[in-house]
Amino acid sequence: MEPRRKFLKKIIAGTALLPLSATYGGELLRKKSTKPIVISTWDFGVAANKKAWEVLSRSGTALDAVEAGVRVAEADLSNKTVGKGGYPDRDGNVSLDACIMDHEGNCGSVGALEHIAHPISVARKVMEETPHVMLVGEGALQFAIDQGFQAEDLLTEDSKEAWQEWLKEKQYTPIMNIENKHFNKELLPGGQYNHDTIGMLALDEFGNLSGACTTSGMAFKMRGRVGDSPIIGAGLYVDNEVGGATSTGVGEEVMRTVGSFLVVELMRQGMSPEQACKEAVLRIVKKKPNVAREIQVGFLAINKKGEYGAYALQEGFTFAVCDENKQDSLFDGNSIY
Ligand code: SD4
Repeated sequence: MEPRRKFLKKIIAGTALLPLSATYGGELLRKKSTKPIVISTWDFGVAANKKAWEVLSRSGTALDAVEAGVRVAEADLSNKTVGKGGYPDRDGNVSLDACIMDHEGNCGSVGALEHIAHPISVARKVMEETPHVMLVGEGALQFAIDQGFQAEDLLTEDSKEAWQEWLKEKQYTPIMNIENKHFNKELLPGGQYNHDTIGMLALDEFGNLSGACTTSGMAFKMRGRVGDSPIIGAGLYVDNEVGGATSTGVGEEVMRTVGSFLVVELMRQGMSPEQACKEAVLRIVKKKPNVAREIQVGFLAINKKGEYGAYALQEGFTFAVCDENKQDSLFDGNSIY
């Protein structure tokens, strides 16, 4: 038998080597051999992924990574579709939608939140500090202020000008793919850049998945309109046994088909992320063939192995990928039309 002291020494040395490197909600996370990866929608996903990667590459959690990542898009005033600087509703109010979901199925969400520049962080507080999943409008604002968020005017001069221009015609015609770098914004009548959301999914080195989704929604929408982005199952869904999915585009069609949940369930049945995303856009085509030709919807998904894929109704949907080998990668999603 080993002498007791030698035996204890071995245990202590072994413990020191145990790859325990983070906690989440008090739970000690054990490092697995998973390679971290983060993916997100559109061209602005590249900068957002970079921030998320800083977190992931330092043994951070997927949850912290997605929050930090999408905050980059929320803070970018040149981005007219997310956070401060996003286009307002038809009455001139910037109202933001966001949600976040972790590997344990915890989720938090805010809808039609005004005056707060980082709705994703409010959504995380809803998840962590309340017994609820979703807060909207006035109540969400009140909660944010109680939590220490600063209220501010989110309507920038640029966005105000675009809105005033829009008021001349008051045409409500969503324009596709404006966050794609190839999109020629000069073609837009009256500054009608209409939509594009950042949805982000991350897998950390502990083998856990989380996701975040944040948007100012459809530009010049009706006051009080909430899209798919803050709706768990529509704009975002994560199941740590299977994978995660997020969506961008005309939220009404995504909500009607509970798109992100559908993508995750299709992956559960054995489809690859790309096949599952394709099947979800085909569902929209099947239900609303005439609408589907005229609008953009794109899905982005990742599975537990870190395999990813995307599919959209129309050409032009881009997504960004960042892992240890690819840092600034941007891909074109396949499309139906
Ligand atoms: C919405 N899905 O509010 C969002 C907008 C968006 O690309 O993603 N546009 O409907």
